[in-house]
Amino acid sequence: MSIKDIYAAVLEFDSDQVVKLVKDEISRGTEISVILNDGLIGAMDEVGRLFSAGDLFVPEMLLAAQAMKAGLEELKPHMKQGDSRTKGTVVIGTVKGDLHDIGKNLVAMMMEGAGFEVIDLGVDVETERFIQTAQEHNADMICMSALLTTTMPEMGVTVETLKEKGLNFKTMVGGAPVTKEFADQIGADGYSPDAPSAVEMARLLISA
Ligand code: B12
Repeated sequence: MSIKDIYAAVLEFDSDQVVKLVKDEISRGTEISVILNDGLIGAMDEVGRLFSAGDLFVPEMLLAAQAMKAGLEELKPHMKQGDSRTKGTVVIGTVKGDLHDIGKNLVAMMMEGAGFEVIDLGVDVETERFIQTAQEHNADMICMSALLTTTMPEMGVTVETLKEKGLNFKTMVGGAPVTKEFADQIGADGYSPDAPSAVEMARLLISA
């Protein structure tokens, strides 16, 4: 039994096995950061690569993310500061008036899997709530999802309000109807068409 088995179980979408193996590793005294980075995060990096290569699709990505999350829940009570090597703090939500959350959840899970601290505000999130939460948690970035053409403009409202308030949180937008052109038009810092590339973009924007 080794960390490689956790990695494999995530790629086999076997949540029960991931939980069992993570528990075993914890009781054997394996460092939490090793289980997290080499097991869970490593597997999600591979999921991202497979998705980009067209070898894996959204439903499988969701299953892998669920397996990773199950393992993460086991680890959380044992995590000390430093174990997670947090890549940054991200506030994410679906914008006001919009109740679609499948894609947003996927982005949130992939980001968590990649080592970001993710504060998920859920759906129907007002501009003020995005901004207040980002301030309270000293976040690096606000990520907004929209699936309706009628709710997309809400993203622009948040970007504009941040500017008016002189706040420098990075912003990233996405969702099926959202495009790079739209993101540029509203002045968002980043856009990605899917969850794995959202992780890459977040890494770029936060390290910039
Ligand atoms: C499932 C669904 C619903 C479910 C939502 C359940 C849920 N919990 O999310 C329910 C039934 C509730 C629903 C309701 C409605 N829906 Co609907 N729905 C869909 C559907 C079929 C799938 C959306 C989905 O989950 N896709 C899968 C995920 C994985 O993809 P995704 O969200 O695009 O996310 C990926 C990327 O976009 C990106 N991404 C997503 N978010 C973010 C965020 C960031 C920051 C980044 C970087 C990337 C990123 O990464 C994700 C993963 O790779 C779409 C059709 C479609 N094919 O898109 C219609 C669709 C979005 N719905 C539509 C409509 C019209 C509605 C309703 C108005 C219907 C009605 N008359 O009541 C209501 C609106 C309710 C509301 N106020 O929000 C229309 C929108 C049309 C438009 N142009 O605006 C669509 C396109 C269907 C259609 N063809 O008409 N819907």
